[in-house]
Order: sequence, then C-alpha cells, then structure tokens
Amino acid sequence: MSDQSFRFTHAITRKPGHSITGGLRAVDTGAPDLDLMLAHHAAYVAALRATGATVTELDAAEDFPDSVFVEDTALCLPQGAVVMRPGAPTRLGEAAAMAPHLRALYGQVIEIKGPGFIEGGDILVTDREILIGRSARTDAAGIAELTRLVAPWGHKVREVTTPPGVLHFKTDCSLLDGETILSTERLAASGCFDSYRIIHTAKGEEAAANSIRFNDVVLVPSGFPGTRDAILAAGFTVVEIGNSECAKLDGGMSCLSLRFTPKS
Ligand code: CIR
Repeated sequence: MSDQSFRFTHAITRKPGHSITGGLRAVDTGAPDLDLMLAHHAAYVAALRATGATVTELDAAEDFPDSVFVEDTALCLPQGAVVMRPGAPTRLGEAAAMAPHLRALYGQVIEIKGPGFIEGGDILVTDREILIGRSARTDAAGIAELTRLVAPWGHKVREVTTPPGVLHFKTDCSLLDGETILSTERLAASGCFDSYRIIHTAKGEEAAANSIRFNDVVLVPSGFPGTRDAILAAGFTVVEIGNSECAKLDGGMSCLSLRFTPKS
C-alpha cells in the first residue's frame, strides 16, 4: 500500500480573523468566539507540527470571513497543486490569495479557470482515485475541468454524490489510510465506498466524519467518543482537537489545512 495519500512533509493554515463572525453557515447557532477558535487553531497547528511537518501559518485575511478554511482553495497532489474555483461568491477571491503561497512552496501550480466551480472540501484523494462529490459548491463543469487537468498526471476521477443538505462531500467522510474511509452511514449508503474498508461514525456523531489522517495520527474533533473509540479500535492513533467554533460555520478538521509534499 502506498502512503502518499496521508503522509505529508508540509501544510498551510490560515489564522481566523475578526471577520470570522460573518462566515457562511447553513444554520445560525450563534457567533463563533474568536479567542476560543484561535486556541483550537493553535492546538490544530501544534498537532500537525508534532508529526514532524513544516506548517506555514498565514496571517488572517479579514477580507475573506471564511478564509481559515484553506482546504477549499486548492487540491494538492504529489505532482502539483491545482488552485480551485470556489462556488461561494464570497470565497472566490480566497483561491487567488492562496496561489502565490503555493507557488512559493510547490514546483507546479495550475488553476481551474471556469466557468465551472469546485471546492477542495468536495475532493477525497485515495491511493487509487480521486472522488469528487457534486454539491451546492461543486458543479459538473468544475469536475470536468479538474478531470482534464489531472489526467496527464495519471489521476482517475470518479464523480460521486454529496448527501442532500450536506455542505461538502468530505463533511461526511475522511481517509484513514489508503484503503480505509471514515464515513457517515448516510454517505456510505450511496455505495460510493463499496470497494473500501469503511468505519462508520457512531450514531448521532455525524459531525465527527470530518477528521483527517496526517502522517501517524488522525485528528478528530473533540466530543465524539463513540467515533473516536472506533478509530482507536481499528489501530489508529487519535489526537482530539476542539472544533466547537468552526462547527458553527460548518467547518471541521480537513477544512483547516492544505496538506502536501512539495514537488521539487
Ligand atoms: C463555508 O460555508 O464555505 C464555510 N463556512 C465552511 C467551509 C468548510 N470547508 C470544508 O468543509 N472544506
């Protein structure tokens, strides 16, 4: 089994700013507390660094309330990075703001030009394929353009469906190793992971599905003991990170970083 889908030497994160209170959310459950979010964010960055990775922490970008969720701005592959074209109008400029940072670290950076839209949160890369969930943010034209761009790098794309009412495909799943996926029951019921080993989130703990495998650890949002124990029982090492404030904006563990090994 190759491990390039979960072993990385680098990550990019961006600090949340005061404008985070204006971030997008499906349901208003109250304003996020910036100080608490900063504390959770610092723990998240520390957990990535503890695996030996180099983490570039960008300053807050107040013009973009959701810019802490850097994952949506790019897809990082072993051969190069692809700058996304977010489907949320308030987030479109975030991708262009990320591009120079990727260029500074990565050998090869290309971009989705449109007219379609695609966000990183809808893309799950496994050892054998790239799964992309169509969603309110990612459309057929965006998927088609990405498919064309990554074909010369030898990547096969499979289009799948994001459950109705779920923001991103990866809101409901994460990769634990090259062959193992953590998924909600509602997403796995679509059959999209039938050729993988699946670990289901515990009942009522759907919000734990957005975890990430990063080198030797799995970062899991705090407060989901059933799912944490299922991941532990499967032999993974778990680090729990507070996510109460990002959750108010429909964000989780994957959204907070771009993870990659630069192509030199
Ligand atoms: C948004 O609605 O775009 C943000 N409030 C949350 C983005 C979460 N990103 C992700 O799941 N990759």
